[in-house]
Amino acid sequence: MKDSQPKTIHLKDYTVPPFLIDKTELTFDLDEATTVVTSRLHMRRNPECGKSNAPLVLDGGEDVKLIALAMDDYTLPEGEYQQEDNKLIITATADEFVLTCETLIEPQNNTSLEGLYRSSSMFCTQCEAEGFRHITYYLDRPDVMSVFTTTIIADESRYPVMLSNGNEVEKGKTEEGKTFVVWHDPFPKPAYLFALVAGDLAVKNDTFITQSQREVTLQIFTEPHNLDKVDYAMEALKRSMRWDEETYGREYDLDIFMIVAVDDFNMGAMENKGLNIFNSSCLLASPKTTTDDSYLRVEAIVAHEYFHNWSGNRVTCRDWFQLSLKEGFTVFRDQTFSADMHSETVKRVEDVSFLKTAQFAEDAGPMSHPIRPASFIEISNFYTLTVYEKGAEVVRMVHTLLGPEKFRAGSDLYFDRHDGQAVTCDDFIAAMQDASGVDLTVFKRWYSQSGTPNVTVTDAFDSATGSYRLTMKQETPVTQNQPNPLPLHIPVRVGLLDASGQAISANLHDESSEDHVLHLNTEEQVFEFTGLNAKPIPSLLRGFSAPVKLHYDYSTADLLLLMSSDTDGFNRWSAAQQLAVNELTLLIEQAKAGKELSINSQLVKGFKALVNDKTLDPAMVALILTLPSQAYLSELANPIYPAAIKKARHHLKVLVAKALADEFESLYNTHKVTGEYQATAEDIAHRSLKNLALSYWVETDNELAQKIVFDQYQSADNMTDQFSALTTAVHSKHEKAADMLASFYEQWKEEPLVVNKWLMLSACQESEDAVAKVKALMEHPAFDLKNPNKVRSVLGGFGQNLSGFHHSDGSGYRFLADQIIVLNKRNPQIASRLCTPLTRWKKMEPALSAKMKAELERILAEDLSKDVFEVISKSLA
Ligand code: B3K
Ligand code: ZN
Repeated sequence: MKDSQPKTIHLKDYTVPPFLIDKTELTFDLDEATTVVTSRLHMRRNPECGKSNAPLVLDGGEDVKLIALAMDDYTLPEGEYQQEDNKLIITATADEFVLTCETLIEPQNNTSLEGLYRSSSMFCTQCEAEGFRHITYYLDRPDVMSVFTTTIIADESRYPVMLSNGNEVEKGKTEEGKTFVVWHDPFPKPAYLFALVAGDLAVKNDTFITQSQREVTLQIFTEPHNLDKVDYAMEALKRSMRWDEETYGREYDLDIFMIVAVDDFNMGAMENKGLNIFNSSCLLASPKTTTDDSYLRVEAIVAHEYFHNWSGNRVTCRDWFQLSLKEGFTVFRDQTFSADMHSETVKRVEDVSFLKTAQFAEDAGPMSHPIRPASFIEISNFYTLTVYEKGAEVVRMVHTLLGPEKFRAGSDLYFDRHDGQAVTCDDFIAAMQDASGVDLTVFKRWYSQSGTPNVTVTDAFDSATGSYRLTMKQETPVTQNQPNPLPLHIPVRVGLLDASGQAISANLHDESSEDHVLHLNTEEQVFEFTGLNAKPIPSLLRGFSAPVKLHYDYSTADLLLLMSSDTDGFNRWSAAQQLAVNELTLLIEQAKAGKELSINSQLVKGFKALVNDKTLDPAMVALILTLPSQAYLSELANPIYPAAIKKARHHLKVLVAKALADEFESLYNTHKVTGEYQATAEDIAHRSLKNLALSYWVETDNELAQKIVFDQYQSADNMTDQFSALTTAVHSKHEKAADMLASFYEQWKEEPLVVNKWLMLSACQESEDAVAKVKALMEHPAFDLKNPNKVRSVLGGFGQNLSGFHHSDGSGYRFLADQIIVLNKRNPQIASRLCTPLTRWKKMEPALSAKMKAELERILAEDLSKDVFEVISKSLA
């Protein structure tokens, strides 16, 4: 541990910046070893800051070396400024001046991938949240918005493409014979949206005509060998641009929109103004190398980054506590876009399933925080599922409470009122409230309270009056940071079914409908439906109308009925999950007690009816037939017994497989897709059901099924079918699994994105010696510790490997801790993310919990980055 502990920053301490930067002129003399950055900052005192003599404090980094500093024409000697804690402090300044600053940075040695760094043979940048300070001294905070002009100087033979934000305005030769290019971005922006790219890149060009008939040039840049994999992203971009015009009335503003793919990137992509930078795994796609899931991911991320042009760039965040203002809203926008492009229910099930597995776990863990955190040590740690996914749920609830028209009026008002400003979550809610007249006072608590609320529902039917009363109680978990949570405003969408599964039109507050939104906004409320003949079966929280844990004592018969008949497709899935969870819970208990596993499964009955329901979208059938994941079962369990979960889930899977063997064989044959590969909703749906059916069928030890797994692996003409067969072979311990894995690597070793999938699957492979195997994998030529995608594949995959990671001797935990310690120095953001599985130690069965804790303590004893320190210290608190 460091001698001085890193500082906590609090939202309540926010003050406006004492200085503003109207114009930022940057010159980069690019060189791998030492790049010279010269900045000319046109600064003035901020009239909104009360202090007329506040010193100028600029943010920098350990990796930025100051060469020269001048204020207007006066060169500041060393005594007239101070350098402390990576800050540059100038005490005496005029009210308005130009600060010129020359700094040196070393892109080649930048392993944190923040600021300016090298990826393959290119230069690229990543500045959100606080990366710009690793390029030069600056007021690196999102409420300082400036107009940027950027000059890039480089050797054109090696860097023929030189890009920055906005429009290219000039190009020429320097006296030394190098090339310079000047870019100007007319839209004021915070430094986190700055970008620079230089490299020998190939480009795909296209155009888009906006709704006001302006032609926008679209360009996607990649290394030349990847140019054949950008067509899908380009089409997705055009769909996104059209959708944002049609759905939000938002048009693109510059004349050019560029995307660049880079191999080394800490996250998915970045919405820099006019110059998005993408992790190549989120941009490149081709049928032979990309699975359906990855196609959908490419489309969603292209859309997400594009949508940020309004929700994030034109209207940005005042401070980083407001991150969900742009991220929650933009995730909601991309989710709705994907739903519109494909199937709304399928998309909803996928998003909710992810939220309930991963965000609920985060919200119950030591890093739990509200979507607008009140404090942080390192902001990079708060690019979380809570800020993003729960943040999107909060915006979705606003949409539910207002209805689509008023929500659109609210978003129009928000964009118009705040265009060009850096604002807060309160400003967003105020616009929604002002435009709609809907009171969101209680609702706003979602921004400041953490934890997943529990909603418990009981009911009573009065046959004399025909009244059906639903009593709802809400409770938000009490935590150390949240001793007195208040009731939230929770929209609960509800429908009622009769005993035959027909929808009932019931009266609530004199309104008759088959579907009502109940406003639960106090601790306990009763909702009375009238005009009923018999006790109905409630379909609660339809479409997952709020991110809560709902508790209602459904009988197995109720769940089977909802599963087969609910008009809300989402709740058909939800009922099946509940039924499966009930059965798995029994099996887990048996496994924990060392008993033989045995169950009279009713789920099987429900599944049998389902596979014969020809009215359902095959993608929905596949989702309903998918058993709750080990990760979701772990989220529900307390304490977690990993081995029991694994055993129970496997038992139920085999049981279902055997009971429905004929059905799975027939599903496999019926849902084969013929013709050329297409990533359409329809084809994806058929492939998902076909491949799921095969993964069950093979569990029956049927020889034909085993042969089909191998044949499909060998003859598939697309990665979805090939990789799915391989995954099934690995997980079902197919006799040829090892050969298939080896041949897959041989076939694809020149395609890094496919190799990453191979690394991940290899790291997930369950076996007694999984730790040794994963160690060997890190020595494999395909592995590279410098590349975040490879680290995520191997160590992320290993985190899901129950027999490896949770090995009873603690070797899995020790191995991961060793890697975190190594990466802590190289790339703190990646290291910090890898800590997540260890932070769940309090929920583990006692023997494992102690071993995990010991590893956390071992990490804490190291000299840690702020990133890792925050996660580990909070986990141990
Ligand atoms: N805004 C970026 C995330 C930046 C993460 C910085 N550690 C990508 C996105 O959400 O669109
Ligand atoms: Zn985003």
